[in-house]
Amino acid sequence: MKECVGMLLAGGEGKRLGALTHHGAKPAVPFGGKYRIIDFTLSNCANSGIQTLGVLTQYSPLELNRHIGNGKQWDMGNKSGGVTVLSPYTGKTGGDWYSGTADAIYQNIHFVDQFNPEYVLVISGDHIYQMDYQKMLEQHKETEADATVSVIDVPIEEASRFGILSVSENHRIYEFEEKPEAPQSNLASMGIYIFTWKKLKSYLFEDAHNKQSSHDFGKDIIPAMLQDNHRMFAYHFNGYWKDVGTIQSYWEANMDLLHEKSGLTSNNKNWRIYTNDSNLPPQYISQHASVKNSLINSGCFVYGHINNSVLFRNVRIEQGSIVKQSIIHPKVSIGANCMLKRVIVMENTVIPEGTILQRSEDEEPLVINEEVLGEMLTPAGGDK
Ligand code: ADQ
Ligand code: ADP
Repeated sequence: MKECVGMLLAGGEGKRLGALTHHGAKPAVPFGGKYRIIDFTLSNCANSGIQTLGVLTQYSPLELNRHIGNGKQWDMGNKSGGVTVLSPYTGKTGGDWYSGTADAIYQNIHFVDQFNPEYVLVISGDHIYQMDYQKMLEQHKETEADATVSVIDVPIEEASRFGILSVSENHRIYEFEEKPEAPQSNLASMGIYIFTWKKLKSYLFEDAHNKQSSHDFGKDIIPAMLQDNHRMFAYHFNGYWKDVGTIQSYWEANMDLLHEKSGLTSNNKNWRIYTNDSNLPPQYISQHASVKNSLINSGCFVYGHINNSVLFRNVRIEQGSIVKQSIIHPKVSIGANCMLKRVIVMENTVIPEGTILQRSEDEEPLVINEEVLGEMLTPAGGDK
């Protein structure tokens, strides 16, 4: 028997990330120079001693499957339980796509049941944060809760993007509204839940038979449990946490890695971020280059000028080019005398010599791939 099994929701389509998720799932999007978004959550599990984890995938899971492999990077390779990637096709009903987050767990009840856990931790694959789930579990046990929801204060103008709750003095939740139009509070659900498994299971069964339900934790399960007056508590988290569901927030979270005071770092010895890395040569910085406040991964060749940027592996930047406030994914090549500012360049893109790509501070960062570039560089009305 396992005390607590983790279920990681990694199946969101990530529409709001636009071109960044055209060819893969949101959790697999590269982040922070050598990671993928999901590495932060996987590392939280490893660092919190969650040894049994199901990863629920849906859209384009191939890249995620390959990335996670047997989970040995996250120290889950040879533990009993370990990490298991669960696609909709392995679900009980076979072939059904998960219709909502609760349905995704419902279809994998048999996976959880084989470990007979007391508690289940439900987490997301598209948040950047460093959190010890054991502390949350301790609170869950102390309060004898049926459900514990991790919460954080968000700016009130962003509150309608989240599940918003009200709590009493002892942190008991008495009100919850998923993405309210006119939020009355700025206490937001982080979409991280611990449930007493038996309780959750009964709600999952009930919800599965409810034709009106959208089978979602925020829209259906949490409100239903609250309605029935179950013991639900908020766990207050006060570290760095960001839902990187939009291009702007994805860009910001990457930039936060460059500024210590943001509270986000990939260099915490007590909280390592693990990933699937490879054996590449050291980055080469030429005498013509300059590099300031940037993260540069292995296999890069830099002949130009880099400022406040994040470069993934095998990026090449030719002489005379300037790259500022940008995120350059693996295997990108930037020709000579280019100017890039506030741009996210996707894997394998080749940017021709002399290209200028800029976004101002008040615009959303620009996402560039071969397709977008082709359209931009074709003269209007001209044949390609
Ligand atoms: P959202 O993030 O909008 O709100 P949702 O779209 O349901 O919630 O996604 C939650 C997670 O589940 C994401 O990681 C997503 O990738 C994944 N996911 C979505 N559908 C899935 C499916 N069918 N199968 C597998 N995985 C799936 C939630 C809560 C809010 C809370 C925010 C915090 O509902 O109350 O405030 O998270 O970000
Ligand atoms: P792809 O996986 O897109 O086909 P490659 O064939 O270039 O890319 O992969 C080369 C190696 O790089 C693989 O062994 C892969 O595991 C590894 N790799 C993947 N992601 C990263 C990363 N973020 N940092 C370093 N190496 C990585």
